Amino acid sequence: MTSADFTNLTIDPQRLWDSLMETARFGATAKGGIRRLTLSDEDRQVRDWFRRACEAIGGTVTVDDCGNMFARRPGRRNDLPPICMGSHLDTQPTGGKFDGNLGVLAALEVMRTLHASGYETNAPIEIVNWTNEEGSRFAPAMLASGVFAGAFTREFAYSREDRDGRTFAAELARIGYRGDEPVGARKIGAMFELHIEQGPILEAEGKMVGVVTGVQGMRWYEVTVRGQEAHTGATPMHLRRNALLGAARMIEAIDAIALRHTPDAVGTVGLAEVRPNSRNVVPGEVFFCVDFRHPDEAVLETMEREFRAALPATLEPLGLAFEEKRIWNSPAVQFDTEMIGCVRKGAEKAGFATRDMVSGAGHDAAYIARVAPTTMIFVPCAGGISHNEAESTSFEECGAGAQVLLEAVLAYDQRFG
Ligand code: HGY
Ligand code: MN
Ligand code: MN
Repeated sequence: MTSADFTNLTIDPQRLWDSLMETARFGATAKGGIRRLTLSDEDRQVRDWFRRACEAIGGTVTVDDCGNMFARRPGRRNDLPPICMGSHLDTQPTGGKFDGNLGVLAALEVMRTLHASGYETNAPIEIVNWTNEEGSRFAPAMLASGVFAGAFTREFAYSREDRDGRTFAAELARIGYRGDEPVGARKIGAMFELHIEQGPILEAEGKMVGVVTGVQGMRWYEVTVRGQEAHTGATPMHLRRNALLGAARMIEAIDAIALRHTPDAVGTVGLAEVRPNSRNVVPGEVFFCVDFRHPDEAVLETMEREFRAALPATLEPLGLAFEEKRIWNSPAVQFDTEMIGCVRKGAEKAGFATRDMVSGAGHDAAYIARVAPTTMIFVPCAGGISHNEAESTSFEECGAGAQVLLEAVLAYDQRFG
């Protein structure tokens, strides 16, 4: 089949849904979500499944030395860099079935559709599974796509430790996915990423497709507050140096900073560790992580300044010491105009209402946009809930996303015809 015939190619939504449900078994939780931390045994299981599924339709699977997986389908002109469709298969500890998974499995559905129809694209097509997008086990997020795009060194990624002290490098080798290809060596011609919105806008406006124009800026910080462990019964209040009290006041201050810069600012403390975490010991040390986001870098700078001023002002009067380090700074990103046009055209051809939007969540596309034309496609998720085992995107919405992904890729491929 040639490009003139591509008007009637349609994905198989049932086959997509079956793959989503089949792979949800790897790390399935009792509440219907997925716990598939990056480089865990569950991650290895889904990677093995993904490799077999791609090879079953003639795909050639390559793994780079950060575990990124590339499944390639040749085109008419294999001298061209591939048009990629990428996302991630790792999840949050209490993740849902669709975050990341939809993007990779819809890309597989597109490739299955091309394979079944014998359609030959001009450029080669590749599906990409990026390692450690979530940044939950190994911080920061989007780590391996960041290495691919030159935002981090491979050594930095290898050195990252989870909260049990295991390194990225050791776990990557342990699950057998430390590939031979040097990360970043292969060329990407363009990348489309289909993803659930993870917010409430599309559902609230009754729109099926988000035409994503960019990703907001994101910054993560690690803070350690130090006081003194003491007996909760025998230590008078005025003699205490309670690290948890200090951390609690900082969490309040972080929330106030974000509220000062709404509606677009968000600020969260999602991870905190209290030591020794015993009922009758005044906490001597607290470790916590801060997540600030905003579409405008200048506002993020202001939020960071206010945060760093609040630390001594809040903690020193309580007799507490602290350390603070920014461990991630992912600046706001604009996506490629031509590819955004292909998504718009694809949605129109597929008959879905759209709305333009900037992504609140981070995605691998934010880094890949540094090295290749990139854009994203959103579909709704119920109540905008994500990073939650109750995350839910319907059969129709998944099918719509995959159809628009197919149309957008084929529309972009026309430029090489
Ligand atoms: O943090 C994020 O926005 C993404 O889910 N990793
Ligand atoms: Mn994701
Ligand atoms: Mn996520």
